[in-house]
Amino acid sequence: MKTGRPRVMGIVNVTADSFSDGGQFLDARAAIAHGRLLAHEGADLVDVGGESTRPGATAVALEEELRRVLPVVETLAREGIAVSVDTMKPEVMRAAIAAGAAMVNDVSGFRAPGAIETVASSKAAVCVMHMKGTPETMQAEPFYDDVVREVAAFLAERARALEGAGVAKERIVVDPGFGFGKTRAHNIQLMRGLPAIAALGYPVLAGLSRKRTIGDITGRPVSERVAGSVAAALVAVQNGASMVRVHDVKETVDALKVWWEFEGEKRGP
Ligand code: 7PM
Repeated sequence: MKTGRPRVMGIVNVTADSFSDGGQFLDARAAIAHGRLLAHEGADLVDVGGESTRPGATAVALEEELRRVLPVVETLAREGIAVSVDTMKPEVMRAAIAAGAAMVNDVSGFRAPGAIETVASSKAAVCVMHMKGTPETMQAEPFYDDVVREVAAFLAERARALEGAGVAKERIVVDPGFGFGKTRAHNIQLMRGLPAIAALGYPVLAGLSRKRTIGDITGRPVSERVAGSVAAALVAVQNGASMVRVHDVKETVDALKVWWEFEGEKRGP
C-alpha cells in the first residue's frame, strides 16, 4: 500500500576496529556523529547495526553487539531521531527497544527463537527481510525455482506469524533482501518482481545501496557506486518500494524529491 512520498532509511554501521578499550567509545562516537549527519541530510530514520548481519560475516557475540549498538541507539533516539536496529538477536531487540528504537530490522525475518515474542510485546515497527541460509553461507550457489514467488511466500508467511503473535499489520514492513543469497540475476528478477511483493499489502523496503550487483552492472568499486545506487533506489520506488535503505542519504533524498515531483504524485497516496 503506497501512501505518500518514499521514505529514506540511512545506514549507520557501528564498527569494532578498536585496538584499545578507548576504541569502543570512539566507535560509538563516530556512529552517533554519522547518524546525526544522515538525519540532517533528510533520512526519515537511521538503521543502526553492529555488523553481525553482513554477508560473509561471522556471528558477533551478544555482549559485543550490545556494547556497540546500545549507546548509539540511545543517544540518537534521545535526540529525536527515529532509529531502527539491525539485529537478529532477541536480546538486542529488547534492549534497543527499551533504549528508544522505533523499528527492528531483522535480516533473518524474526526466525530466532523468541524474536517474534520480543517485538510483539513492544510497540516497535518491524522490517522482515528474506535471506536464503545464513550470512556465512548464503552466497554459495543460491538456487531458486522462482525467486520472486519464493521470496514473496516467505515474507507473507513471516508477516502472518508476526500478526498471529499480535503485531499489527500497520507495524510490518517487508524486504526482499537484495544480495542475501541472491545472484545478480536473482536481484534483477526481484527488482522486476517488486510489484508482486508490494501486492502482499505491506510497505516494501529495498536495500541495494553500494551492493555487488551495482558493482557488477557499473564495473565500479564500492567507493564509486553512488550514482548506480541512486538509480537503483529510483527504480525500486518506481516498482513499488515505500522505503529505501541507503548509505548516501543526501544524494538519494534529492533524487527522490525530483522523482516525486515529476512522477510520484501521479499515483498519489
Ligand atoms: C556487506 C555487504 C556489508 C552487505 C553490508 C551489507 C540490508 C539490511 C544489510 C537490506 C535490510 C548493507 C548490507 N542489507 N537490512 N542489512 N535490507 N532490511 O549493504 O537490504 O548494509 S547489510
